Amino acid sequence: MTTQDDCLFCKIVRGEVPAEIVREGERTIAFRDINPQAPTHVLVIPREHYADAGAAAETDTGLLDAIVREARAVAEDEGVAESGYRLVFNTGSGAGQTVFHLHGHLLGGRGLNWPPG
Ligand code: D5M
Repeated sequence: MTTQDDCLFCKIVRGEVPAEIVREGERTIAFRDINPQAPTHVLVIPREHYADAGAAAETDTGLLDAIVREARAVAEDEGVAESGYRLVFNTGSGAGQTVFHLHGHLLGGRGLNWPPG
């Protein structure tokens, strides 16, 4: 499995940085975003290191399936599945990505506007 010593989210996977983990899967973990933008704001990440969704898609499409399934499960656990939720993959710094370890933002619990800005 690929991990990076200096990657913040790899450190969360290894338990070296604390996080409020809400769900753990075989290939993924989900934890609350430190700077929540909605009542439910959970990050779903792979245990393995990929810089972004595109990098994972090139080699490991099953991983993206696992992330989407886990996000749905978290949405159900959090009670936001029925009212609607958003799953966002910021990809590249121009799109607002700041942590270069693939993560899906699961946002819910309030009305979400479109376009997102
Ligand atoms: O999203 C990166 C997200 O990661 C951003 O919303 C803050 C969050 N973040 C950063 N550090 C932590 C820790 N330590 N715990 C939980 N959440 C964290 P991006 O799409 O890359 O901008």
